[in-house]
Amino acid sequence: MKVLTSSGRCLVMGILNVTPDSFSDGGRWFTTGRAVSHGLELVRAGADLVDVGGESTRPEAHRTPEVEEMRRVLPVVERLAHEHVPISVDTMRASVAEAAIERGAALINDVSGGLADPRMLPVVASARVHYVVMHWRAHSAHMDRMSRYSDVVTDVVDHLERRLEAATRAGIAPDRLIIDPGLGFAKRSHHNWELLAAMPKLQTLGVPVLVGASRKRFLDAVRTGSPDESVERDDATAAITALAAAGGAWAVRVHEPGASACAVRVAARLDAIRCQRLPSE
Ligand code: PMM
Repeated sequence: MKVLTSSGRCLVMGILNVTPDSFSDGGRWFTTGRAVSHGLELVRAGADLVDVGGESTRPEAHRTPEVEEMRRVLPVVERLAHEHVPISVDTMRASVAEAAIERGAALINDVSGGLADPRMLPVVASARVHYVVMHWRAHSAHMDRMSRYSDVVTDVVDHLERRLEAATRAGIAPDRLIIDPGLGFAKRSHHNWELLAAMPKLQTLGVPVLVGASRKRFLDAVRTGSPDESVERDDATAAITALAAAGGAWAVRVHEPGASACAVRVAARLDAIRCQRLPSE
């Protein structure tokens, strides 16, 4: 899909959690009708693509049965695809990925990077869609107990390198792969900040980088004292978008696309000016 590769700036991926229990928006878009309206709202607010998920990955969450995940996700994908919305699907299951691709999904966002379901990599390879490989250690019910690293940046980069090798061995074209450091997944607060500071190291892997900081708990480290914690997390998210875009991120995954859509355009404008100036300097 063209939007995934040719915008010339960092993309904004709007989050659409069709779940009763995601940590910041669980239950809000839980019927197909509400989810579709919110998906269209995300696009109007500036999302370049919409990431539809039917299984919560908040810490301690238990797995959603496959049939229920399908029931939540597929009608929403079908209806948004009908409206020509570029769609990504946040799933660890090959069966859900396969059915969503049939209904028009252009990208599979697998937080497990192919580790949760052995069929995922071959399914994505034969469908020839884009694929997000995220750093992941365990399902949500166990991940908080798995947050020890000798050096978080080196460990995450090495892990992602091995997952990229597995994906290409399975037949996924390298130019369809995207990596994500998995902020908030088996990470303590400081690990997330270290990973955000390590964009250049992540980029050494030679594939686009997706950043998913939106509304995550570690953002509370930069609270300013405003009484509205959720607004503060959205403001912090937009600040991270600006910095990630300026650092060359391929996309940011956010709940509230408006401010991030402005931030990526600011970063692109400054980058264009710098590029024009370079030869005469
Ligand atoms: N975070 C969540 C869910 N899916 N996918 C990617 N690629 N990166 C992330 O950081 C990520 C994700 C959890 O956040 P949510 O419950 O607000 O969707």
